[in-house]
Amino acid sequence: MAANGSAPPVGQENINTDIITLTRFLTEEQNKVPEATGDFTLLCHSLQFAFKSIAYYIRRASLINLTGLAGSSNTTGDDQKKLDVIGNDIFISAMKGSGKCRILVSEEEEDVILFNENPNARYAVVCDPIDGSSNLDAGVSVGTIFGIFKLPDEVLGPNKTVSEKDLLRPGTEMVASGFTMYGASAQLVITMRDGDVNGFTMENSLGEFILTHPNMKLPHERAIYSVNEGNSSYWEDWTNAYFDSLKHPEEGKKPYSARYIGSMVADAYRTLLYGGIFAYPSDSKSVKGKLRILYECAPMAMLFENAGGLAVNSQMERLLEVVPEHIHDKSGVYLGSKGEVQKVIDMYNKHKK
Ligand code: AHM
Ligand code: MG
Repeated sequence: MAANGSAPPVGQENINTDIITLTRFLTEEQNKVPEATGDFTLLCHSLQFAFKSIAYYIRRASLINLTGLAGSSNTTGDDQKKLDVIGNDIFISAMKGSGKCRILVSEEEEDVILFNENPNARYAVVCDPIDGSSNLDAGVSVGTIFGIFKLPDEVLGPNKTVSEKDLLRPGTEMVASGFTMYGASAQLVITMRDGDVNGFTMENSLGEFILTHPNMKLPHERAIYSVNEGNSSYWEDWTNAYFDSLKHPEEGKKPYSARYIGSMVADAYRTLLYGGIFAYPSDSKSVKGKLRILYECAPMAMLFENAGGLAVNSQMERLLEVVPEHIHDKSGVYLGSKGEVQKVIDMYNKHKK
């Protein structure tokens, strides 16, 4: 902008020559930790390549016959889309190629994937390669969700074994988590344990994720709710009472706006930016909820807490402390602005106590 507020004439735009790319950001973060080996940075570089590849194929899906079903189903019986299969294969190859991932959990794979060729690799990665894939063919935003754990020294080495039970740990033990949303542009949001939440936007010409949303913070309150209300006849009474209270507030207050995309990543990204509440409650049809603890709920919970929000399950327990019983275990989820999640907790306590 020129001093008088108008944009500079074409050819005289100010060029930012000091852009923070994800690669630079990761290097700068590594430099802050003197004992760092660089392994985490290399793992993240491989993750970054997986996100770029998935973004590329999603952009071209309608052009190169990648829409529609693959003719198979995944661990939880969902029909797999062609892009589910491709996204999963891209992710597995990237993690294998990184040399830093020992064990991988993917929503699309019933069992853990072990990379025995890298016995000293100290990271475990959990992921949903393409979340919200029922939306894919309509061009609606979908995303990749990931969490990273560091394995204990005792399981490292050529004669040691790593198994599913090494991953049945609470989200508090993750060293990092995040997601990439494939929408109008690809947006990558990442956080380290107890760190800030930073958002990057894919610049397609440069082929780089650029830091565009440093230190993201959720507003304390916002009158937006996001839930599949079609399930309300299966909800518990307190859940219906809570959502009713948003739609029918006391005299003089405005009701909440409803926003539901049906892709957790897209609904969560909007909630991170604007505030409000995103929920997928457990109900009489899905008593353990729909969303998976390890690679959907926990990574999102870490992002939301680090951005100043809260995340709880349907029993109002802190989601980050929930230990999954198996790698595809599910949970009810409420996450969003601190003030909004507190209203859920208050309603639960009022009905249950
Ligand atoms: P998926 O992992 O099979 O794509 O399912 C998870 C998705 C979430 O992205 C979204 O929040 C939810 O399922 C939507 O479910 P529904 O269609 O029941 O509203
Ligand atoms: Mg999913």
